[in-house]
Amino acid sequence: MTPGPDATGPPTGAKGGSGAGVGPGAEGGPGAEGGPAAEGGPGAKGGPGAKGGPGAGGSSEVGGSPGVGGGSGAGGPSPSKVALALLSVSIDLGAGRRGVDMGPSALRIAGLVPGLEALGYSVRELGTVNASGPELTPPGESRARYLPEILEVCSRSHDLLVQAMEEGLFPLVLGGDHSLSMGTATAVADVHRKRGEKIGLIWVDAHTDMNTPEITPSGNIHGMSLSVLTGKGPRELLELADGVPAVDPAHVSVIGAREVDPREREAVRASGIRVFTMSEVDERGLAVCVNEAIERATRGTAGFHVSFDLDVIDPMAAPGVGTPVPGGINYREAHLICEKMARSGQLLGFELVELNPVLDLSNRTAQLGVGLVESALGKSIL
Ligand SMILES: [Mn+2]
Repeated sequence: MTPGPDATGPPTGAKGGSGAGVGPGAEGGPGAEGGPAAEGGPGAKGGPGAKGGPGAGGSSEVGGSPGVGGGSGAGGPSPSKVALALLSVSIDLGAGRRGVDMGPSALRIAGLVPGLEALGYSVRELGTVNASGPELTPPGESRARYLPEILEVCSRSHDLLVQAMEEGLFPLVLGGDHSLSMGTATAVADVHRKRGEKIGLIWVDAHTDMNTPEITPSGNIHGMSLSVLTGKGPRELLELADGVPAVDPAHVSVIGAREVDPREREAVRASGIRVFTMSEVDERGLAVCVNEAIERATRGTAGFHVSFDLDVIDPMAAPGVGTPVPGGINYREAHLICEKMARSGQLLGFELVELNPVLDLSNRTAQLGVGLVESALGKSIL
């Protein structure tokens, strides 16, 4: 991979703010550039009405998020409250082509850690969970390729994250193919299950990842991870979680899906998860869909985990992804999703997956990824 020329700076030219006002809830509404008086004051708790007044930027969606993140006292990362536990999961065995195992390195080269520290976070490195290389590993069962190796990587990731969360750290995970979420999202779920709490899950992805070995066209496990998390898949993978399903489908949404395999469609319909397809996003607007996903993820839960697959973004803006699909969300929409996650004040964990530096252009997608992580952790324009 090629390090970008400005490895230290966040790639988001549009986001001038630094340092101040980093906590969730402290920022202006989407499109707030025009309305300086409209947002909440410093430290505003993100309650309904605290931000984005009428006239800010002229977007009809600005008023958004009623009820979302309304000061219920729930967590969400904030530099004043928590340190981050940063875990790299260097795996591409779940994908159909090589390269996403280098994603975590590319994000670091693009300035991830300095960016987080500039936001005021302290970062504890949990290190890298490495998978074996596919050239030296037989794929095994063709309908669930590399299952034993993936299971092991997920199990190690799970245990590292559980320990970090029990120490009060906020889990931030860099991937790696999307199979890793079977270890990471289950870790978040298990920590809360032990406290008698449920979690929500928001899966931002061009795909629904709801295949099983019975219906998969490829045998690639990264297309099965959401199915496993919601209770259907190989027994060994289901057992990564302390309970099945790891996450109740009633609290799960996918945002941005536009490529679903034929038999996977039936699985999605039968599952009870909510899928905001790209056409629904086009029709109704992204902000409305994200609000509904957050509402679903937070009703009766301790908060929610976000699994952000960079392939949700249009390949024009994010060429360096494992499985590019035309027709994705744009650069600003990707930031809007992350900004809204931060403002909800209920984020329990965040991961960025499927970055493929081999297909990237001058580490551009990694730089975008760093900006998205910063937005999800509270960086705002003003
Ligand atoms: Mn995915």
